Amino acid sequence: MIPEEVLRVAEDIREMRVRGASRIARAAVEALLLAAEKYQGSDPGDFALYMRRVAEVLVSTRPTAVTLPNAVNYVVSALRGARGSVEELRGLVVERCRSFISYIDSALDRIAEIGSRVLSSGDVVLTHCNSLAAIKVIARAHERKGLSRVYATETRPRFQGLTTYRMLSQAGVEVVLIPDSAVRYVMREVDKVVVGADAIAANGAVVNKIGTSLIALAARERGVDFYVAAETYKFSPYTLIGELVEIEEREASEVVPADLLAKHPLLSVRNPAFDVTAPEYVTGIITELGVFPPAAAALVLREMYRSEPGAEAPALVRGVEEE
Ligand code: RUB
Repeated sequence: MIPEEVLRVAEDIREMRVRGASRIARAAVEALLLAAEKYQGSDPGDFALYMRRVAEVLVSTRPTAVTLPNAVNYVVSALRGARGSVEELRGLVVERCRSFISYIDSALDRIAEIGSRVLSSGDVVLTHCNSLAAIKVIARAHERKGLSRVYATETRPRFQGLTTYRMLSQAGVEVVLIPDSAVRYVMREVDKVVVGADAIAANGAVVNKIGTSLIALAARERGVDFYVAAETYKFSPYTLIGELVEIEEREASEVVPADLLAKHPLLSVRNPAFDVTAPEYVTGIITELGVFPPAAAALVLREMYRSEPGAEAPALVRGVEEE
């Protein structure tokens, strides 16, 4: 039986009470930790099966953020070929969970440090949605050298821009909230764009909140640098073996309230949650290992993931393993 608390975390991710690729990964790993601690049986084979079931429930919640399968695979792959008592197997899982969680924190801190160097004193920065990695970069740059202001998109239809406003205001940054459709209008005032990512493909394409690719187009038109802040566990090993990143389509009721939808039974609505920005629009990807051109994505993947013949997908983040 999967514990109630674990199912609640899965529901929180599905219903977007927990949002943003790294916070989703953290919540999933914390849920795996809880599940391991709560297991009461004494059969090691049953424990491994139970952990795989918990992993499947967590991974099935949202399809686009590759942090979710990357983090979950990193944890449960500890059980692959492992022998020992339930206590010993539980120990392996707990250790992986703790090392992943501490890796998230140190990766974000390094991204803030490295990313703050690409911004300059007095810059006007534009960001989209609510990305912890992008916010850390902007806040650190403001602390070190002082930014003029940040344009934050409201992010239709879920208004994640308000969270960005709250987080950046707490860091002392002046934030101006704009409708998503005003991006091109304000781009003439913008020095740099910094956004996050849910997944980065082997060809350097960036999957992020819907609207990101339009922002990249508007930035290119004005010659504005477009940076993506992303931990290496956002690079998708699945794209290295030819898979595409699935773009989540959410309910129409997020766009048009349910009562209005009921009044217009013939109205058809689409609500894609993410889009793909082609690598040629990306100036640099700011990772905890350095700033890379998108063309280096496949190299980053090869560096970070160890291929295991016969495995469903390469699963281990080497940097995490070595922490
Ligand atoms: C959030 C979003 C963020 C990325 C990166 O989408 O697109 O830009 O997840 O975030 P949603 P972070 O609100 O649909 O989850 O840098 O925090 O991992």
